Amino acid sequence: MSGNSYESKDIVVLEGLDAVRLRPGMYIGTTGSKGLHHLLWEIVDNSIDEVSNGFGNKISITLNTDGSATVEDNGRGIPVDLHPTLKKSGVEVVFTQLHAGGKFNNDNYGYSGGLHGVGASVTNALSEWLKVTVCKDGKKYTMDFASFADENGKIHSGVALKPLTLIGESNKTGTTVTFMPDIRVFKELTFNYDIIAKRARELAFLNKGIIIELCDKRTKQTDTFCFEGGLKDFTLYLNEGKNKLFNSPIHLEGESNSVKLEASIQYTDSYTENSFSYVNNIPTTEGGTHETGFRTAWTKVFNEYARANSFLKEKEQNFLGEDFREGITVVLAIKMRSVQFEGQTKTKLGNPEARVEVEAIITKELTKFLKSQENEKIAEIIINKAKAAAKVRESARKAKELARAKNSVDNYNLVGKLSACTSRKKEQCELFIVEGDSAGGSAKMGRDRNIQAILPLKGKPLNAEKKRIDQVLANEEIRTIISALETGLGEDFDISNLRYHKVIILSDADQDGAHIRAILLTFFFRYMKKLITDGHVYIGLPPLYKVFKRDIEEYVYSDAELPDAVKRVGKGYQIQRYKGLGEMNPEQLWDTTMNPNKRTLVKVGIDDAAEAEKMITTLMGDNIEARKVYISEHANFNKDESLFDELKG
Ligand code: TTJ
Repeated sequence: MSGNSYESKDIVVLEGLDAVRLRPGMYIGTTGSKGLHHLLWEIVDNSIDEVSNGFGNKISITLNTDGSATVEDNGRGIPVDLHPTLKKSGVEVVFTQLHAGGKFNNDNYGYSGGLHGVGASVTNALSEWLKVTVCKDGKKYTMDFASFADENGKIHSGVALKPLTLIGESNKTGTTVTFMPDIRVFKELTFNYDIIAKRARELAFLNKGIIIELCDKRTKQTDTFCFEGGLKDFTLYLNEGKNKLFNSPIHLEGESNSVKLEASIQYTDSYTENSFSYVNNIPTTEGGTHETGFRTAWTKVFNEYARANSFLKEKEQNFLGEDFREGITVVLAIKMRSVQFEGQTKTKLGNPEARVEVEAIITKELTKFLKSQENEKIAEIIINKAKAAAKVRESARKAKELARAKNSVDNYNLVGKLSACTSRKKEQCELFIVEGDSAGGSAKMGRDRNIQAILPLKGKPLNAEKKRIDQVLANEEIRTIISALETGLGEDFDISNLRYHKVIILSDADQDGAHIRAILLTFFFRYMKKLITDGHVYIGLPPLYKVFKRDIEEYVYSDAELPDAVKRVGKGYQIQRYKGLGEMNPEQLWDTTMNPNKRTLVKVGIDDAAEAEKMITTLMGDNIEARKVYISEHANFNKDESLFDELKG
């Protein structure tokens, strides 16, 4: 090729780990809380690989008082012998070679992890120091790494302080790693127990029988997760508090060319699908080819069964896939090599072979399951559930048609409530859904009418969890929202039509406000999930107090901030407590809650979709006992961090 091709002198070679420190975002996404926890997961992944392949059975994670974290397993221990070409110990290679990922080659494990993740060396590169201890073959070894600045201020990352050292004898085997996240890299340095516990529980579900111990030395909190039932226990956990249509989840597993699969399925009397899928232990929140393969097989096999056993008469149409998905809870976990992730958040499996192979495995294993006499009852329950769903689908279609016919009249009424904004640039437009007419009035007057639209909600919109789609559609408050967003819903939902790229829920800081918020989130979660997964939904935070005297005033957004504010305002202060948004005049509402330059918004995410789903079901469903338990265990559920990522602006 000609003149403008690269020459080797043009290629800048970065010294291994220093490249990681230069662009941490490329390796761990962020240097906030997410990235911090990523460091831990990179290490834990290695232990999970070892233990899930049958070497050892226990992993412990310890959060130390000095801010470091320790991960220990009782596997075989990282190799200590010299790597033939690199002339370094296995331990040194694992922690200093980018992408070595703790595995030298994939022959060691059937389906080696490290298919995700970027390897333990990234954790080392972004740590102030890291210490490894390996017990193996009767001996105990240790090695230390550190990141330090030279006389020119250049930071050298993850440097081995000396070679792997034999320090004694041991009759155990295993690996222990302790690392201190580097303050020069991270904006957030505090490990969050709840985040770690949730992921640890998930990993324990996904890898049956392994023991994961958690110990927080800072707070003395501990947990041990171990599930002998694996995915079956996961399914039962997800369905806690729901009415199950049969007791024991269906368990399917199989293996083909490139896919190893396990699935657990149970039905409840709810009306929505509750599916969670994983590839190599990584949640695939956006789904992908493996889910598609599962659904195709599930629908096809059940339709064939329904025909063969006269549940469907000759002239009756096949059930649709969605009919078999009402009330289904599925956990699908596959393992495969060379994973390709796609989608907005890179959580969607793209590999085409996964679709074909998952479909084949499910077809074979489900057919086998249905052949067995003892499963006849379960098959009948599922088909009857699909029958009911098909009936509702038909009536919903009619209801929708009716709604469409009335559309011209209705839209006039609905649009009447909405104070639209002038800008047509959807990306900059914001829709405030405001609790109550009086707050709605203030918001209308205080807003930036160029980019902010206001939709006041009069009553409480209905509880979306309890209703079927045709009832949800019939509710006036909900229809107002649907028509304001311009996306349609359910199968018709099209995110590209979204009229406002920020949808901001503004409700009072009391129980009623929390309930309205929960109802709206439930509705979005069930019928416009992409609105949440694409990050369009926010919660506005109004102030709780105003602290003031003659010419000074300060707004306070939480009880914790109140004493400081009082101190700042000083002698002679007064406190006004805001019981509702309605008590603020337009200018105050703008200043404290709506002004994009000053306000605080909480972005609603479903990072942990399983947990969010469970919380919503429990809070909104009809099992009152479970709800009581959940609320007492999570007394501050309004601030549940799994649902909300804080975000300014
Ligand atoms: C690799 O193949 C030979 C036997 O040992 C295998 C191995 O590396 N096992 C292993 C690694 N067990 N545990 C680890 C490990 C544990 C922690 C906490 C951190 C890292 C990077 C690896």
